[in-house]
Amino acid sequence: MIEIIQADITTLHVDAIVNAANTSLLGGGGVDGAIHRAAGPELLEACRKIGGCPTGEARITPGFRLPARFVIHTVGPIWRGGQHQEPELLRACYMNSIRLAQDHGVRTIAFPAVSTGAYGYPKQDAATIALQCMAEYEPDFERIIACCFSPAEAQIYAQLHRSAPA
Ligand code: AR6
Repeated sequence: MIEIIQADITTLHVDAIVNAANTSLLGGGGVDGAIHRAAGPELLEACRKIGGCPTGEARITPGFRLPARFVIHTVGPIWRGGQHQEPELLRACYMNSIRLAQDHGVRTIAFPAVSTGAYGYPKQDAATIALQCMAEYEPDFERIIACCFSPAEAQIYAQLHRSAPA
């Protein structure tokens, strides 16, 4: 079952949390900033060694001081009107994160709403893609969590999930 919760993703006791990073992987604001603050400076060190990540791809590091064992860093597309492969790239973020999780034996995973903050992706459209990807791989995980930051976001996810149950 896909779980839709409202929480700070840095507090979750899961095998992996996903980070909405940028191509430098060197931190930023939003969920990225929160994850780096909670994980500690070792995370920045680990990210620096990776040397960046193209949009749509994903990279994995330990979670360091986080309760989560791993952080999967993915880089969502910046919304530029929808005609610049934004949906394909956002889907690739979820798929590549899931593949990486599977390769590392992750059984419980939580996703933030990638691209829907600073990167401006319309929340409803992004949630539709997120839920589709999560539904496809649901049987492969013990827990697959959509971690919403605001009640409004949780409501969007819950409504979409009700109208198109996995
Ligand atoms: N837990 C869960 N969700 C959160 C948290 C949190 N602690 N904090 C924010 N969100 P954003 P993006 C939600 O802007 O749009 C960064 O600077 C937030 O409400 O974090 O992919 C990176 O370095 C929103 O729904 O990521 C990049 O430069 C969602 O997380 C850029 O922002 C994503 O918002 C990436 O932008």
